[in-house]
Amino acid sequence: MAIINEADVAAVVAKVVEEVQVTDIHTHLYPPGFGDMCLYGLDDLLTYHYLIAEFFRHTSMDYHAFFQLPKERQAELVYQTLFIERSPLSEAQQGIVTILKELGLTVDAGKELPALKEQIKAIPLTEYVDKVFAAAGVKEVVMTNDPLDGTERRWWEKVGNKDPRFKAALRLDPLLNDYEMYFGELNKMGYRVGRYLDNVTLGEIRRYLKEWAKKLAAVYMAVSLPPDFKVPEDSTRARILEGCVIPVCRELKIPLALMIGVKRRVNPHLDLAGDSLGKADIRSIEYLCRVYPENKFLVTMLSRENQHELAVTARKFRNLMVFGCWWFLNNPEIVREITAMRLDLLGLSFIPQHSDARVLEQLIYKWKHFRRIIAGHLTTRYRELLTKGWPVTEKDIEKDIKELLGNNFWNFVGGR
Ligand code: RAT
Ligand code: ZN
Repeated sequence: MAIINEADVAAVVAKVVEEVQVTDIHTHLYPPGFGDMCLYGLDDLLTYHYLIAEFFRHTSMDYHAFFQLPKERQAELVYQTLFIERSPLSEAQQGIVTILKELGLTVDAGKELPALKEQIKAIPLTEYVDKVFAAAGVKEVVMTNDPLDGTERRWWEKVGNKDPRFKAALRLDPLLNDYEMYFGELNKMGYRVGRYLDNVTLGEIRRYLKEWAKKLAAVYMAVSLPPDFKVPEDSTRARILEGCVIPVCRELKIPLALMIGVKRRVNPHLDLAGDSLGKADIRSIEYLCRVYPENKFLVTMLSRENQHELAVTARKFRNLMVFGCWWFLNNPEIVREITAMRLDLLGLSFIPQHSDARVLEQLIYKWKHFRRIIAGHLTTRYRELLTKGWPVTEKDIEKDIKELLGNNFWNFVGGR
């Protein structure tokens, strides 16, 4: 294949980045077969918790009164406040505008919300899901699946997932972060666990993990953790983690995803929008990667202050795969900074982004915005190579981009 000219490199990279079909390794999406759990459309988009937090910056409305309203009314208020009364400049606001544009919806002069909703409703759901995946350039998504949530469990028991684009991940937050509140749920499911972690209980937790990871065909297990997360430690969380989760992941040969740095409910009135972040201690990751070399860890951290040491730690441990610019980091300037640093420190050996989409169409804006950033960084780097006389072909570029946006994940997980 022909070597690219310096003058053409930007266009070639842009084309390849545009065309690559992404594996989105962490979302909160569900397949259309899961009824109400599959969120899509403008009411769900406008009541995304990222936008709810921004809405309350501009209103003195009582929190409780807002959350009592039907979803359609909440969406109208958010739209009025964040899109009509002022220009939608923030990343989450821009996201809505990107979605409208990419779906080809017509925004009339009055920016009427009902007219926009009608255009979406006119498309049958299965067709719409295909359209959104195509517009986002996404091949498959990994969900967040929690069998300890009764509603979700019933879907798995009664229906199961029939859409191969949706892969499962077994989420462990209640088990690891709130065991005392949830062990009764495990009892209901037939696991003979008690409040205290004796050997029978630990064995039953392992049985739960094994059975449900298999039932879901989970590609990894995952947990989000607070900034003060620590291992080793004499705590319920650390004992379940080291005594159950790590050995079962090893046995099933699946990674454990650790999402570290979330401070839950700093303002509980804001519900899901009330979480914040804090800097975590990298030594716990060093410990896990060092003591369990046969386990694999997918890690993302929420604090910007943790990013450099996380990338350096990945240079030390091949069983550590850094992924994504998570939640409050998923803003263009910060993504630009973190991605450049990771490319400098890790070359192509990381997973640069995930969407965290909760509502289907968010796939479109999260990936559209990210593609622009990664294309810019890669163009600069390939241009450098060409300037130095290092030949680069379109095929090389294609291979690299596929590695970043799909193959690194599947190779780390252990193939398909
Ligand atoms: O980004 C988000 O939507 C957060 O609310 C969380 O879901 C976070 O991503 C998580 O998985 O805990
Ligand atoms: Zn998430």
